[in-house]
Amino acid sequence: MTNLTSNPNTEELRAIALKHHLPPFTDHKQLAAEGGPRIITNADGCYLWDANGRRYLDGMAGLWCVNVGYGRKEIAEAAYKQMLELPYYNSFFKTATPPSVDLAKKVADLLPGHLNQIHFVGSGSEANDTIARLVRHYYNLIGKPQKKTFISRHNAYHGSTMASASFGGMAGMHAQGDLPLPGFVHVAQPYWYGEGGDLSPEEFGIKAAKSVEDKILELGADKVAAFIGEPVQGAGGVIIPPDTYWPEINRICKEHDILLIADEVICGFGRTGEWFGQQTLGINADIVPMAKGLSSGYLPVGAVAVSDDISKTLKDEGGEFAHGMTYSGHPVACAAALENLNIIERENLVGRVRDDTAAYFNQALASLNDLPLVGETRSLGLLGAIELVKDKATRTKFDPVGKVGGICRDKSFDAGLVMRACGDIMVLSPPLIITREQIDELVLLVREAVDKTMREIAA
Ligand code: PXG
Repeated sequence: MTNLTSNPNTEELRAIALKHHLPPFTDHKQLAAEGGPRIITNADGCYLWDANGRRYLDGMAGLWCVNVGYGRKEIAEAAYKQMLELPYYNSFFKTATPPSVDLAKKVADLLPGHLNQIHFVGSGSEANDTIARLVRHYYNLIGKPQKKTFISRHNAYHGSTMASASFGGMAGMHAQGDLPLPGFVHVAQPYWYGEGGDLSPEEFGIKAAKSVEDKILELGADKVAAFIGEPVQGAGGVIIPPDTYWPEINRICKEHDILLIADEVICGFGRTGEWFGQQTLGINADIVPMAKGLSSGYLPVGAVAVSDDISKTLKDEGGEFAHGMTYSGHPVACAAALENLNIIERENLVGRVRDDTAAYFNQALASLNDLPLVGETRSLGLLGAIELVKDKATRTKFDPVGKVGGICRDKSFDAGLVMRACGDIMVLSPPLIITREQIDELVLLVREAVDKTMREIAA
């Protein structure tokens, strides 16, 4: 662990944090043993600085979200201007604000043609919670009240609230809070490296998709509302499905009359080299939750897009949809998001990922394959993964899972790189502005971290 003891003010902050701050996804006992959190104080472009002035290359764009990089004055100015003009007003009861209307149009214009109606929320979790209610409401309206069960995948991440964690397939999360809620079931993930066995990736893609169809047949299609999937699973370890997977899912959903929800919270807004992961992977989505890259994390905002078919039913037959949060369509968050999307367009960040940095990043990661610990590297757009394994030849993982990944994450912080560990899969999701030179720097730091991890586990 990097030692943060040199700045007395930092030490005070860390002590106060331990005393008063209950942070998310943290082992509190372990945090206390390490003296408190690492305090991050400022950032610019692809770099972060901690309270002691140490610089880190942010290989995770915050939490997969700061697509345009840090330090964008235009976004701060857009938010400031909006705060002076109208810091808050809601979208309830037949009102709206200019930024929320403008952002709805902008997002609809970016999405495929049949997705034109946008409902705003504050986060990806809220987006998925909203979808659970909206879809069940929809099926009641069209006279199919039995069609209520959601199918998702093991090791999926769709958020932390009761419904979104139920959509998710994280066993550790289900164990806390008695989840999943009734009506949420899970099937195989399309994770060839970890679960494909002797099948080719193509064969395994079909097999994983078939597990959705098997579940539909088991439950009865008249009981199944929707299938939800991240185009590429992010928090599950950047699981890039085989090419055969999504076309088969499209077919299955269509054939059995099941709605398809493509969770674009990570994959949206340029991450995969198109505006949306569904475009990169050819997914025919009916409903699309979004967040993160929508505002590059500058302010909290999420959204749900629904197809014209669904929105027509909701509007024509639905009466009042009794759902919404105080901050749904918050004008300042929407103004920041609009400016963020302007930057992505102005700087052609989507094209830059697609035509240049995606391939460069892929090759740079592949250069790590000579390391004995590296079983596989994979990437799509600027989403990357490095599998740390016990035995490359047999794709055998370490036991217990997560220990080696945890060491590697700490070593990468020590080296000056933020890289996340999903179990023993090291994942990367840098800002879309990252340059080739910075990708070279990133991969050198990854090599250093993996090297040091190897030496520590050998010792
Ligand atoms: N869907 C997906 C695909 C996500 O990745 C959410 C929904 C929920 O979004 P909110 O805004 O409610 O967090 C996410 C969030 C991690 C990590 O460590 C990943 C997420 C959030 C926090 C941590 O990988 N993804």
